Amino acid sequence: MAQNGTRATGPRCIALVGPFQSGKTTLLEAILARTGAIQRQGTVEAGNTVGDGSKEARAHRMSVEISVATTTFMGDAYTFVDCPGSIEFVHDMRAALPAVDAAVVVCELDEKKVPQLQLILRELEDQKIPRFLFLNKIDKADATIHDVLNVLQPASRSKLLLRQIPTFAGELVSGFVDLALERAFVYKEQARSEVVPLEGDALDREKTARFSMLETLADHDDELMEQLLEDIAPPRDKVFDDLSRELRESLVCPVLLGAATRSNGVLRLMKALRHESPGTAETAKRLGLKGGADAMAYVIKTLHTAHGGKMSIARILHGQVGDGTTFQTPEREAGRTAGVFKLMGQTNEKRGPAQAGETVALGKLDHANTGDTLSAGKQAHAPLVTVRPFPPVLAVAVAAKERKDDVKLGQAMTKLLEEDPSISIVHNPEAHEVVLWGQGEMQLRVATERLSDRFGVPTASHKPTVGYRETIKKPIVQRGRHRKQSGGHGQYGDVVLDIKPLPRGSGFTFTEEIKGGVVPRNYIPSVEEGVQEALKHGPLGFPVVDIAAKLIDGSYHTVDSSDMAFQLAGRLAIHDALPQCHPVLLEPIYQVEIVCPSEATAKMNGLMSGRRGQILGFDTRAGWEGWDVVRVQMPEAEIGDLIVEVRSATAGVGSFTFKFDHMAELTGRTADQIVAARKAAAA
Ligand SMILES: Nc1nc2c(ncn2[C@@H]2O[C@H](COP(=O)(O)OP(=O)(O)OP(=O)(O)O)[C@@H](O)[C@H]2O)c(=O)[nH]1
Ligand SMILES: [Mg+2]
Repeated sequence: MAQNGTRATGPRCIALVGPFQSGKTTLLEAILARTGAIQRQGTVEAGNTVGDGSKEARAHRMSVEISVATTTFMGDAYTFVDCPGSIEFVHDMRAALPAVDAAVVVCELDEKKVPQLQLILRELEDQKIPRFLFLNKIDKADATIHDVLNVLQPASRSKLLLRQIPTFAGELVSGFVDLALERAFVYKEQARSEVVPLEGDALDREKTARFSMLETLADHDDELMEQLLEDIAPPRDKVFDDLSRELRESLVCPVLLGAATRSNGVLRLMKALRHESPGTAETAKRLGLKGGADAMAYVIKTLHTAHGGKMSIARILHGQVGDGTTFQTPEREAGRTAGVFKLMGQTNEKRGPAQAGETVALGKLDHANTGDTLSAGKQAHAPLVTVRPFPPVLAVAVAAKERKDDVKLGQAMTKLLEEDPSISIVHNPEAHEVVLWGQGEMQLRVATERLSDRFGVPTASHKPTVGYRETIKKPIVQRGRHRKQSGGHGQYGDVVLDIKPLPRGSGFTFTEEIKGGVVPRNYIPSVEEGVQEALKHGPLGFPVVDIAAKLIDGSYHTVDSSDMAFQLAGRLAIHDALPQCHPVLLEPIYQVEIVCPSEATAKMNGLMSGRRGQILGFDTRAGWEGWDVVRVQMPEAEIGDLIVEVRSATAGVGSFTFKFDHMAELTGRTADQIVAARKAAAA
């Protein structure tokens, strides 16, 4: 069938995105099977799909990173990037999107998943990526299938355009009418749909649905609008041209139907991609690529493979890349390409040089990272895009199970972070902890699984230590005398300290007012050292802050005094003083900003009272219709797994950011428990 004459040619790169578990990996499998890249369509249940081939994805039966596979359809190469649907792995999707020509948003007709769909569409809208909706699982459809646009439209800022309507055998969807082609098809399981006559009820419904499709197109085409008003049937080519142009300009978002498990609607989707999705040239333009003579590529993801070493999955945007092509990023040399590989999920196959438009894995680019813009010329291209990971929301402290692996753990973590830049590491020297920060429980669990399975370092993990402190409420003047006479050379240091509480946030000050040299100048720094040492562990077991110590008196001995003796004297004074100064626990309080759909805002109240949170205010979220911002203050200890509850109250889409605000006194039972736990841990 001749469609429009303006279709893009050459290799394409298409993202499969969509809410959690909507069927993206299954759709990839169906596409690969229908286009002959694989012999049999595997299933996620059987664990034999091309996508989700990693041990972690198989174990959890969900996508935990992108899977990339290339196939050919009617003479063109198509690389699909199957993205995880879980919000915790969304960075993989966000980093891949700049490289794709278009996205297929796989979704279900489920109101509960509309907020997630909205988040994903947002990302595509912001990055101006042309997108189709593929309404999957229509084998399970019920009467609501008539309501497609009503249910899904709120998720999209651009107008949804129904391209197909279902036809029925009894209650079940048995086929569809393509509104652009004006043809009816009956689905065949794992086979090409069969054309059937368009007649009766289906024909009536087709007329109405086609008219509303054309009306939507006419919003952006005055000539078409006139034709509709004058009741002139627009030429078929014009309709296809409009469909294509309005998709490419992100003016509309066409909706196709199908069932990935049965491979229904898959060829129609491929044809829509073939005829309507833009190609590399338009993608390069979208990214603002200024092509010279030299090759350029964008790194979708870097991987550390068990056998092939480091690999960079990259879209070639300009020129040709082969063995030996040397790249640089705007910041550094990226390395020299050793091998160009075709990807098929977890497997890869060495191939010849790659041309503009192709998506391949490039071997051994040691200093290339996810999201890098690679240029082969002398002059590096400015970054095409910068995709910053979302701030982390959950932390876990990890340590190598065996001491001997400590160094290896550091190297493994570097690789882990290169693969997933939405994970970060914070060292807590005070608690001797390495803390992994990330986007959620599953992501961090998968991270530790990777450390052990992929990088060979088994780890144990635990909750990170909260940064408690303690301070004093009462002043005191305290003498500390260290004296030892054990034959020969003795030790002698004697100090008097004036100790006072300071206002919150002041830290520690040390001053002196020594008259008449009762403590010689040269020993005073040692006294301060001793004091500081003692303040590392106060009577409650935590570092002591907001305290002033003034050295006001003391004595020395010409022979027996030493730096060490004065250090010990300072330490002793603090040690003896603090328990008498009404020590009190301080806990870190954070300012937390929760964002959530407005219907979940009320639930945040309840959530806060259970977590010692204090609501400071509500606001609408700027630029996000139907969303709110809730500002709260909350103890660090309670933020620990806050994300789990925020997500469960918001169908997975709520999130938050936080920053340290102040230290607050904590007394009563909670404080007693914290102190007891600390004592037990130290014992
Ligand atoms: N009935 C029906 N089930 C489907 C269809 N497509 C996928 N599924 C099922 O939906 C579940 C999720 O499928 P996946 O392909 O893993 O979904 P996904 O979108 O890749 O999931 P994530 O990547 O984890 O977000 C599996 O149990 C599939 O068998 C379909 O067309 N019809
Ligand atoms: Mg998947």
